[in-house]
Amino acid sequence: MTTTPQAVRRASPRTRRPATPAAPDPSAGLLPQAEPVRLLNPDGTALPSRADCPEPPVEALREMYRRMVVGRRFDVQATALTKQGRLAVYPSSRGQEACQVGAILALRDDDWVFPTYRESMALTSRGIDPVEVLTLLRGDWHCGYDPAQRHTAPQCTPLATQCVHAAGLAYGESYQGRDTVALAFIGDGATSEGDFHEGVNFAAVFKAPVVYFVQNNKYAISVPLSRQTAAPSLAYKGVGYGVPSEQVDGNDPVAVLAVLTRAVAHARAGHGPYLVEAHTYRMEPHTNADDATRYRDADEVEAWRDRDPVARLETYLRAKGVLDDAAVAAIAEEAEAYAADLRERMNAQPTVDPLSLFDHVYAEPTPQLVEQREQVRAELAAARDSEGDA
Ligand SMILES: Cc1ncc(C[n+]2csc(CCOP(=O)(O)OP(=O)(O)O)c2C)c(N)n1
Ligand SMILES: [Mg+2]
Repeated sequence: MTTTPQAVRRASPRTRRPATPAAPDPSAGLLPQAEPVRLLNPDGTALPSRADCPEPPVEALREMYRRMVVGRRFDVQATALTKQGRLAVYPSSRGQEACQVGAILALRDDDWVFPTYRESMALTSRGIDPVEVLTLLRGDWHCGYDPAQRHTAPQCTPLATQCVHAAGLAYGESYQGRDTVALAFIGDGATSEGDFHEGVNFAAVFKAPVVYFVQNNKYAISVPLSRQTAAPSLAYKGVGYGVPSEQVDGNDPVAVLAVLTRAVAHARAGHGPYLVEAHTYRMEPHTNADDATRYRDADEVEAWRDRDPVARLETYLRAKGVLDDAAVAAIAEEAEAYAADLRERMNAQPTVDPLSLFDHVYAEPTPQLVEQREQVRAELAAARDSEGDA
């Protein structure tokens, strides 16, 4: 009997060769969810809870609110200090409070933080004296605090360099049997830098316990995200290196803390690095020296005002019955006192000696540095003389 093709087709349920099992998806568990994780609506009302992202304890959220309010007041004060000539420059993180504070609350005190120039609020939220935090930004040669004691690296201005530092430190810690985690902050624009890719790759290959925390605030100075990357989201950059990644609504404090807590636990458990992209927005110009009206519309900024992270958390905690008028007023008062103390101490600080800039570059200064130092010294002396004549 000849078998027609039709007969084969009819008989196929019994005669077909067993199907090859589907190859496991190598990206399973690495790709971020298509939508950023969100636990609160922009108006502060709660969304249904999620098994994959448990809500942090209410006490942690109350503390987060307190630190965000104090942090915002600090930020306003620092901006004012630039106008009074007490600070050379200040990059504001207004609008990014949930990210700044959430990152710190997700860590233990002995974990390491690798900040950029944008993270002054995160560092004050970590309990570092604000005068120390602002030391670099007033033009001194050192970062003000002791990095080893505070487990906090100096704020990095060269973009993305902190990504390799964090990988190295975290690898060293795990090599020595400690369960320390390092969290490296990074901006959207800086994920285009080579050091970001090298850091993430190294951390992945050597399973270094690092959380790479991308604050996507939509701009790299005047360059919008659309001119920075063609990636569907910055979190997708992790998958190429084998790093599990997640997106989160960076103006939803509850979601930020929940996602970062999960990321830190992953790294601490020895599973290697984790990448979190927080979608947020820089409400202020890049620094006090920038004019943001030259490259973005007021309407765009206004739209983000409705997603204010501080108001969002306040509404949520009030509805939960764990924050009332008296508590809000007490925290506002604490924030005022914090700012007043900062203002007073920054006014009393001596000015920085520009020549100290040359003191610690090399143990033996190079001939070029000696020459440059002499040039600066002569210029300062000439300026002093002409002031004296006036
Ligand atoms: C290696 C390097 N290149 C360029 C700069 C100049 N620069 C300073 S901040 C900045 C934008 C960075 O944007 P982003 O990473 O999004 O961080 P954000 O300032 O928005 O927090 C640039 C290009 C620098 N500091 N370092
Ligand atoms: Mg940015």
